[in-house]
Amino acid sequence: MAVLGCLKESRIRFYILITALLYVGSTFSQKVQVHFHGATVLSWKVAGKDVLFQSREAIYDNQAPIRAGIPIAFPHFGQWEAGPTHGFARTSRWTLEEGPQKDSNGNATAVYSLVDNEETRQLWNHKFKLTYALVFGDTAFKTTLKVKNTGESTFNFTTLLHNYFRVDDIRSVTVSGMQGLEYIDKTRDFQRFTESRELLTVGEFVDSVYGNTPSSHIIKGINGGRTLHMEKENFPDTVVWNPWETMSPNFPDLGNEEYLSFVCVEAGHVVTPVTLMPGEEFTAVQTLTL
Ligand code: TA6
Repeated sequence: MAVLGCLKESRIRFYILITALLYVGSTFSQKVQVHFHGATVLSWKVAGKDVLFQSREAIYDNQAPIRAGIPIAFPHFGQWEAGPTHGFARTSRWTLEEGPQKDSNGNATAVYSLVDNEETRQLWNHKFKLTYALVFGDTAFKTTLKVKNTGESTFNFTTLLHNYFRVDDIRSVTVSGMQGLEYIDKTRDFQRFTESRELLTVGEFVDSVYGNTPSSHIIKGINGGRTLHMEKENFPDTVVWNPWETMSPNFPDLGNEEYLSFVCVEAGHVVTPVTLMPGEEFTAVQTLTL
């Protein structure tokens, strides 16, 4: 409990370090860092090895989006006329509503929230509440994102979990589940194509938006020669991104060689916007399992 005590103390600082007290013998098996800026899960270590990627050049100024872990895109995925790319959720300061604590199954849990404010309404004049619940089991990590329309008018949005997975070497990564699906290729003028490969590999700049993807993907080549199962509910789309050496120089907060060490496989509701009437709530879930 001492650990939780000092966690409470550090809560007022910038991020929360959740050390899941999942004893295997007498060792800690998991470590998690979540930043208040964007409720960005920065790091998720299992057996001492991070599943998530943090750029060495990432900016932690509570202004810019953090190029690490799992930034949240909301209320708009991609370029946005009315505001910043991928929306304002990843550059807003979230509130820790519950936790960190342990649930009855011994999982470490925490709940973050974001409600509309002066700044968000200037970009997007709607009243909303986002709730982001995190549950860390032994080798699994579940996130539940809820969007509630707390206003008087209907609104539309797109959203996505922009997962940065740490990999041993991008050239040996494979991702399952896209064969036969249509995708928008942002590297080829947003043209539409049909995926022919059973397993995706990455050997060049890739930026593809797949629609109506299956509820799970298997990602091989995760840090430490591991395989990650990514399951999703009510996130019908999947985006795959790696800037390769081609586009890496365009990102000042990314080292030129770092493209070799991560793959973005992102769970989203981006191809078709979600419409929420006043009082309605949207829920989507992602579960990552090693
Ligand atoms: O999700 C893929 C993508 O939309 C790419 O187009 C690329 O821009 C990437 O996100 C990173 O975006 P960011 O705004 O974080 O630089």
